[in-house]
Amino acid sequence: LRQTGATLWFTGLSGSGKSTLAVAVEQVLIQRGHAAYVLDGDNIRFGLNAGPKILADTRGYDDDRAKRFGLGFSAADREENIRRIGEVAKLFADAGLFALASFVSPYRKDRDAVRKIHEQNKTGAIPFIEVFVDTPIGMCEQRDPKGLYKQAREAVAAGKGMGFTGVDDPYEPTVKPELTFDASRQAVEEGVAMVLNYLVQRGLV
Ligand code: GGZ
Repeated sequence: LRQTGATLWFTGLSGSGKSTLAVAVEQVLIQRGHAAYVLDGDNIRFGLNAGPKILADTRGYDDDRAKRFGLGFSAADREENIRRIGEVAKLFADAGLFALASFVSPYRKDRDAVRKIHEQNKTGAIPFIEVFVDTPIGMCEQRDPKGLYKQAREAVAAGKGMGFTGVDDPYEPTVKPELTFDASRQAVEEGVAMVLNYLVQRGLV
């Protein structure tokens, strides 16, 4: 097994195409004989960072325990979600894998903190590569695979709001991400080629 791993951090709005791109990159890396693994909401928010409702429904946690351990979408919970995922990705990368993390991760300071723990890793810096999936909200909202934008717009119209990223909660772009991808202008294969070329340039594959 090659021993230098890396974290590829895909960030952007819900429905921007982060996970699609991450999974496509994962497949190509695996085809080339590299160990790679996608971390996303489907395997993290239902497991390590399961929300209170999931912990109550599926594990029988009482209310108090579920609230203590489960993570929702408040700013504090998102911060903790990203912090834990950042630590996990760092461990994967330190073990020699490509960790492909695909999370909205809307707050710049939280992504920067993950970058920092990679750079300041005790046994040597671990590459951290931020891929900003900069698909315009119009297209994300048009896709709306889970109907969440619609729900969020309705909640805002009803004067309640639900703190949905891009609707009534901010997305803070990184000033200089290593890579940027826009699903409204680029095909997934172009995104994969862009990421692969970058990894080759960095001598990581
Ligand atoms: C943003 C939300 C919210 C709110 C539920 N804001 O399209 P999806 O469904 O699969 O992607 C979104 C996912 C975001 O989870 P993350 O762990 O990536 O978020 S963060 O990095 O901010 O911690 C969306 C769904 O969960 N979702 N409520 N309020 N996205």
